[in-house]
Order: sequence, then structure tokens, then C-alpha cells
Amino acid sequence: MQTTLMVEGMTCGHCEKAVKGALQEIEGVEEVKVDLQTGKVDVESEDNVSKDDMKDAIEEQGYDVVS
Ligand SMILES: [Cu+2]
Repeated sequence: MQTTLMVEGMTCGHCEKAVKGALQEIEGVEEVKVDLQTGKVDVESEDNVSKDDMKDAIEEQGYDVVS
């Protein structure tokens, strides 16, 4: 399953790492791609991973998920 999230507040490599790391800790998440320019985060995961769990993981790191 491919999920795309739009994230606000990521500005540098550290932000990218924080978001990637948080998502990769979710069971079933396989691959995470972050585009710092656009805030676009692409997540490849097993079908049972919910988008809400992804959102929560990102928000816990202090970033806003806008869609
Ligand atoms: Cu940063």
C-alpha cells in the first residue's frame, strides 16, 4: 500500500530523519520517502497500517500533517 502525506514544518535533514525514523518504527512500514521542498512524504507499507497511525507518529515529532 502506498500512502502520501503532506507535512508542514520540515526544514532540514534533521527533520527528515525524525519523520522517517518515526514512521519506520511503525510495524508494517517498509519504505519512507521525504521531499523536503514540498513536504510530501510517501510511505510504502503493508495494507493493515492506518494513515492515522502515520499521522500520529509524525505529529509526535512536532510536525503538522495537513493532508
Ligand atoms: Cu530540521
